[in-house]
Amino acid sequence: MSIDLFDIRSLLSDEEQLVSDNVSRFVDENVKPVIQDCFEKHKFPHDLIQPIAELGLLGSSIEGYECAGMNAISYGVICKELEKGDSGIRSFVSVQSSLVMYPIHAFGSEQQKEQWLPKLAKAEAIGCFGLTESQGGSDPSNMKTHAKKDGDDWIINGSKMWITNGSIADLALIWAITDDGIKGFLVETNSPGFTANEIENKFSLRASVTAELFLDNVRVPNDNVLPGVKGLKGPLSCLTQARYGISWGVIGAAEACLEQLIEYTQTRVLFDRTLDENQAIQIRLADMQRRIVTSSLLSYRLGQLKDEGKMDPTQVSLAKWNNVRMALDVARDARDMLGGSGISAEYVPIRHMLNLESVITYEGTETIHQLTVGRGLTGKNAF
Ligand code: TGC
Ligand code: FAD
Repeated sequence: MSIDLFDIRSLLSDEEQLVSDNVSRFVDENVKPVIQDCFEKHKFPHDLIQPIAELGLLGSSIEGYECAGMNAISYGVICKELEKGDSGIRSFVSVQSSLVMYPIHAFGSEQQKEQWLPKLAKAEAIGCFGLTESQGGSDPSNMKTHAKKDGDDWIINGSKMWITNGSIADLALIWAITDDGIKGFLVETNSPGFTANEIENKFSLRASVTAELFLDNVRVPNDNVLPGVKGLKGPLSCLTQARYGISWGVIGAAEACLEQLIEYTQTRVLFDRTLDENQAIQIRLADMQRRIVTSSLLSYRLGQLKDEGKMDPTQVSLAKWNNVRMALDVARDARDMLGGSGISAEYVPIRHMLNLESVITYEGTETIHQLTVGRGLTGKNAF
C-alpha cells in the first residue's frame, strides 16, 4: 500500500509531478547506491554536483539567469525527493539555491546577478553562506565579523562556524557588521586572507561538507557588497527560503524510514508471527503515517501561500519545527523497531536519524522556532 494515504500527489500539477518523478529517479539511480559509503567515509559525493545542476535543481525558483524558474511547490518536492536520499544532498541544494542564489537575486546588483547566477546554476561555482559564529548561532545579532571601508574596498576580519559547503565553495556570502549595520559581502574564496577548514569527525551529515571560515584582512571591492539589503533582515530573509525547503525535505527522510520499516516488519518473524501482526507495531506504524501525512499537508499549504506571495516567517517557523521534529521522531522510532539491525548501515533510519540531529539544530533550533511562534501569538519577544 502507498504511504501517500491522502493522495497528496494528486494535489501536484502535472509539471510538479514530473519534477518529483525526475528527482526521485535521479535519487534512486545516483544517490542511493553511493550514499551509505559516503556517509561511512565522511565524504561528500562530488560526482553528483554536475547531474544535480543539469536537472535544473540549483536556484530552481529563480526566473532568468539560466535558472529553471519553477514554483515554490516544485522547490518543495525537489527538497523532499533529495532528502529521501540523504539530508546532506538536500543541504547542498538548499545552501546553493536559498542561501546564495536567492540573496544575489533578491538583493544583488544587476552586475552581480549576471556574474554569478548562471555560474551557480550550472555548478561552475559553488557557494556557501556565512552567518553563524562560534559565540552563538541562535543570536546572529551578536556578530563579531566586521568590515571596514578602505577607499573603494572593504577589509573584512572575523570567522564563521559550521558553514555548509565552506571548504568546497568558490564564493562565500559573508555577513559582517559595518558602521552602517550588517551587510552581505560576496567573497571569492581564493582571496588572500580567506581560509576554510573542514570540520572533521562529525557523527551527523557525514556526506556533507561543513567548515570553519577565517577572514584575515580580506579585501573586497565595494562592487561585491549586496546593495539591496541592510541589517539582520538580509540573512534572516534567506533563512526563511531555506527553512521552507527543509520543511518539505525532512518528509522525504521520514518516508524513506517508514517505507523500509514496513518491509522489515512484514518479514521479521517473532513469536510465530510477523512483526506487523502485532497491535503495538501497527499503532507505531500508524502514528508515523499520521505524522507524515499531517506534515505533508502543512508543507503543501505553506507552498501554496508562498506561491501566492503570502508566506510569513512565523508560518515557516511552525512548519520547520513541526516537520523536523516529526522526521526525527519517525527516524528514531524506526531505528528502534528494527532492533539490532537498526544500528546497521544496511538500513537507512540510523543515517537519517543522525542527519536529522543537525537539521533540528541548523536553520534555527527547535527552541528558536517555538519562541518565534510564541512571539507571533503573544507579540512578546522571549528570546
Ligand atoms: P528580529 O528583531 O526578530 O529581526 C531583525 C530584522 O529581521 C526581520 N526578520 C525577518 N525577515 C525575514 N525573514 C525572517 N525569518 C525574519 N525574522 C526577522 C525583522 O522584521 C527585523 O527587520 P527590521 O526591518 O525591523 O530590522 O531579530 P532578533 O535579533 O530578535 O532575532 C530573532 C531570531 C532569534 C528569530 C533570529 O535571530 C534567528 O532566526 N536565529 C536563528 C539563527 C539561524 O537560524 N541561523 C541559521 C544559520 S544558516 C544555517 O543554519 C544553514 S544550514 C544549511 C544547510 O546545510 O541546509
Ligand atoms: P546555540 O545558539 O549556542 O544554542 C545552544 C542551545 O541553546 C540550543 O539548544 C538552543 O535552542 C538553545 N537556546 C538558544 N537561545 C535560547 C533561548 N533564548 N532560550 C532557550 N534556549 C535557547 N550556519 C551558517 O551560517 N551557515 C551554514 O551553512 C550552516 N550550516 C550548518 C551545518 C551543520 C551541520 C550545523 C550543525 C550547523 C550549521 N550552521 C550553519 C549553524 C547553525 O545554524 C547553528 O548551529 C544553529 O543556528 C545553532 O547555533 P549554535 O550551534 O551556536 O547553538
